Amino acid sequence: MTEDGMEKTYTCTAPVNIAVIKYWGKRDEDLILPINSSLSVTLHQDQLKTTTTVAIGNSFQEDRIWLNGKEEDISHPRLQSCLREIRRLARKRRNDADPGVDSTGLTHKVHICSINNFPTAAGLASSAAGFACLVYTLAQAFGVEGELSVVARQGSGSACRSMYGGFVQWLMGHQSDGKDSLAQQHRAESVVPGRMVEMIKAVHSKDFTEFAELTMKDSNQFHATCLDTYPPIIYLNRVSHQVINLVHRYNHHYGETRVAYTFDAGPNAVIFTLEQHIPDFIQAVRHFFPPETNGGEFIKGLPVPHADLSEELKIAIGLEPMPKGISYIISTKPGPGPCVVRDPTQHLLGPDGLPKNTVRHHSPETDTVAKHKNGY
Ligand code: 2P0
Repeated sequence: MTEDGMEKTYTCTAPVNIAVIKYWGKRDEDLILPINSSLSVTLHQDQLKTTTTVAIGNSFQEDRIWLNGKEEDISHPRLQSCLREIRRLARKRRNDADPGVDSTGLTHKVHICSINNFPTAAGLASSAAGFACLVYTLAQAFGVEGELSVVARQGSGSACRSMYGGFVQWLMGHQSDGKDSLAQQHRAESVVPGRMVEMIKAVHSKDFTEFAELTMKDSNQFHATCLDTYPPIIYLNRVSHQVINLVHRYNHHYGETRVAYTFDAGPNAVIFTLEQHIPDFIQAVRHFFPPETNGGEFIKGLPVPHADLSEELKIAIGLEPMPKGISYIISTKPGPGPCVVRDPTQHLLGPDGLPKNTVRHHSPETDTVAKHKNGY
């Protein structure tokens, strides 16, 4: 809060999630209701996160939003859905609790400023972290509690899963108003069909082999579905296919499934493995995708100890090396859901309600509040 108490400022962070049973296809485009349930792993915010500041001020003329340094169009329908829902819940809460409660903040406009600490590269789920963070921060600002994944879902489907940490399930629900289409931190009793049942069993019994195989099969099926649409949607490139080959040959060499890949709506691979296999697998990646010698760091995020690669493994994999095929690897681990940032120096908006360090003016050529994974 600023000194005159007229403005309230809140900052929160939210994580990226990677689906291992993927969401693809909607039964309702406006409410964003999926045709199947999905399951994801929330990644740690030390490596990948969105930070959002929301200020509510009686001097603001209109709602405004700045994304990654540029002012964007607040009238985007998905942003409007989230704002409308949070304001509706805030009004309902105040009316329910005490009709006399001061609700002046509800008539005030908001300024929103949001940044990612990771590149908005294809398949890195920036819309999931972005909308989860937006909804979580708006909820703080408007004093809204309760099941917020239903609101985040209306920004971007996968965003509802970023409202929790660890393994998260998005239940497709059956109601036409979408009230039962929500995320929950993993629960065994939910009844879901097919591969999801097997995945839930694998997660509960900590069966990495089963988890890894189901993850790869679901990724392959998702990309097969994309290829089987007309015209086809092609997300994977030559490097993606080489990574798939590398993983299968690596696992085959060791006679067990140590590593799994999954790909979202883009060519970037997300690799799951157990901690003890990280140095060896990374070394294999480095050997078959030799990095640029003068480029930046090849491994970002959590440090990875060095390992020596055996000649047997190199021969068993036997792929033609692809120099610079991979620019870098972000090493991370599962992590918690959204967090409130208490330190006021971390607010992205200053006491005047404008971004502290970013471009303040709207530039039409960057008017890309995208409805896909690569944008907000
Ligand atoms: C997921 N993806 O479960 C899947 C896997 C991509 C691959 O969420 O709700 O279709 O329209 O913002 O853009 C794709 O995201 O979702 C997605 P909406 P969109 O993570």
